[in-house]
Amino acid sequence: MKLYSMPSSGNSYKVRLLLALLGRRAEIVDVEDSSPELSRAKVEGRLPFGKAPVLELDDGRLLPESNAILCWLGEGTAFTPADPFQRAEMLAWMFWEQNQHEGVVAVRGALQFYPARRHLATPERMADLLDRGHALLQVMEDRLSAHDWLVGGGVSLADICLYGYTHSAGTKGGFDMSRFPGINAWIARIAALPGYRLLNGA
Ligand SMILES: N[C@@H](CCC(=O)N[C@@H](CS)C(=O)NCC(=O)O)C(=O)O
Repeated sequence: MKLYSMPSSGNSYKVRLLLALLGRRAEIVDVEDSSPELSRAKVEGRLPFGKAPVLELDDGRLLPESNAILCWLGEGTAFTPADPFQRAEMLAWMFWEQNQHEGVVAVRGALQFYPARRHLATPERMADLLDRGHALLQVMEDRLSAHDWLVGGGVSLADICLYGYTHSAGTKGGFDMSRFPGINAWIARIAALPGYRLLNGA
């Protein structure tokens, strides 16, 4: 397997993290934002939707979308609940991550992190993202203040998915994580899983 992966991106990190937790190997092709490697991968048709991550299977099939890749890699493992309703709940968190959480929590971090986007980080936009991000993080807090994991009684793909950008919501996004003790305990729980890797690979 080959993973086209953006080193600085939470969407790519989720996949790298799941591979590490599963003890599975993949050749990592770094395609950093605005890099010649990213342009080459696009030109060569390796990124079907024009974005990273993309998993290239040994038979050449290409799978885009971080959460679809998590589902593929997590199939038949302890990260995918056997119970159909819990599996659907897991997917509900993963869809929510893409259609609500990522567009606010990740975007606020990205606007400050990537030099090419800093001109978009107007005070009004940053204040709006801050308020909306705190409200979204509260949704996670409501669950995690009473439960160890987002779904059922064990770690699932939903946790790996949401960890991708939540773990750096304070440091990169500037969110006030002292409001969210349940999330902070969950972050520590994930970091203690066997095989855990940081975003930088350490
Ligand atoms: N919904 C996609 C989002 C992927 C995405 O937005 N990737 C960004 C990095 S986080 C990217 O490849 N940007 C490069 C570009 O747009 O040129 C997923 O979850 O995989």
